[in-house]
Amino acid sequence: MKTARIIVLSFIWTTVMLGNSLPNGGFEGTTPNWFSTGGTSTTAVEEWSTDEWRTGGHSLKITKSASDGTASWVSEDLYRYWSVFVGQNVGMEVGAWVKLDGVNTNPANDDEKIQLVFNFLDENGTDLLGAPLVLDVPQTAASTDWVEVKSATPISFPVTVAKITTEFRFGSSATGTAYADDWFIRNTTAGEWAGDFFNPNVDVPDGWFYWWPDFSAGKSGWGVGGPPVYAGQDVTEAHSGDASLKMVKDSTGYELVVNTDPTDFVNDGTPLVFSAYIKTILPDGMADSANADPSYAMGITVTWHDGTCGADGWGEVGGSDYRFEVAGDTTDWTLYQAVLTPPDGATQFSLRARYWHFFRGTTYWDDFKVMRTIPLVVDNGNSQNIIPEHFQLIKAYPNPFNPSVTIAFDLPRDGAVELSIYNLLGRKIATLIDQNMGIGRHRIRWDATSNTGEPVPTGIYFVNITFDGKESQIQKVTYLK
Ligand SMILES: [Ca+2]
Ligand SMILES: [Ca+2]
Repeated sequence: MKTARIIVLSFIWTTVMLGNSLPNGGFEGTTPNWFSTGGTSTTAVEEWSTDEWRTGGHSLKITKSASDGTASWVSEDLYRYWSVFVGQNVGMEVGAWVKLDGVNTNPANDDEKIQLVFNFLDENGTDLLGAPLVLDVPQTAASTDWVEVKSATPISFPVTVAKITTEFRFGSSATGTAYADDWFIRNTTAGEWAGDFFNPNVDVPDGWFYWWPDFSAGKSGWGVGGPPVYAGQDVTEAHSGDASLKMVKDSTGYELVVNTDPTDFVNDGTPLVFSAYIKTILPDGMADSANADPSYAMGITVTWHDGTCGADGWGEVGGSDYRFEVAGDTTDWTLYQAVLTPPDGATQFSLRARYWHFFRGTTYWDDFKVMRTIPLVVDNGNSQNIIPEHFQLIKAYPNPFNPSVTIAFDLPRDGAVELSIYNLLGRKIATLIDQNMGIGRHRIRWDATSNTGEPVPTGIYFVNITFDGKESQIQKVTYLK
């Protein structure tokens, strides 16, 4: 006879949602993160353009036909988060790539020029050069392919640079069309690092940035003969709204990551549910590889921050990787999610959509959500204190149900439990439990919402429970109006 163990109450977490704490999870927007339009011209048009680009499908475009004032794209601090790590007295050069289409040539003065402007600021906002660094875009020809425009001589600072802002501008009398892309900052001192810009490739909207080594370096010749790599807003595919995140990689040389800004949240120790809808177009066999080998995976990484993100760095207090079970090489929009528990001291998180090194293919991501969960007290129902003999899913009740159904199950020993709800198409729409649980009988209530907090349509659903990754049982439940 087995030894009875009395478990009066056990706490499990259910995904009763307390709202989405992630800004712009839908990847919407018509300006790139940290850039906005400026200038005095009333006829100039500044666009976040998909007409021309060096990277990621977007550049900043200015079109101006009249001498009626200035036109510009202006950035906030692009040097955020990393500057504390950047050595003082490190030589650096800065610039961006510009393409011209029918601009005025041989400008006689600044009013007729197209220029890049950089401001180097300390923590108090004081200009460390005493004046902005202004770089003239060559206007010897009216139309050019992409040309690199950069500072003529290296610059360095005896103090830490806290912020760098930039501007791409047409003087009041400059005319024509110009595009700018791929801002860069590079060291000119061997063995030192000058830092990096965030969202220098202007391909992702508010709330997001991404990183790829060749991109932020603004390397010459990018895209010529190189492997396809692309991360940017896409408006041809969307799970909702007008836009999604498109990621493309055909290289195994690097990971590809697209990050959110660090975002505040209330940390009471309860897990957070991170989710996104993803559509995949992958090489044959990639999903199997991703599911079998961590270095081939697709998923998310969540970095936990202590709230000091800024000019002093990330303030990182931990990180959590989650590799998704990829649903197939070619799939329609599919919900993916991860339940992750924040460490003590975390007051912010940042999320990154991630291709590990060997993952290749095209994916679209939309409707990123981060939900707080609240604890639900569940009694183990084991009033006889009898150890269940078998792993068993008990008959759900009521069934049919509205508004909620109680699902119970027996565990004959401690072990890993995943309890998920699937719709008739076989798509997982909610994970109610994904954790180790103790021996005994457990109950959980499902309130007919998905893990993104949305009410599900009435109809037939399947409760699937897997114990220790080996035994599974399934049960049909019907949600009635
Ligand atoms: Ca969207
Ligand atoms: Ca770009």
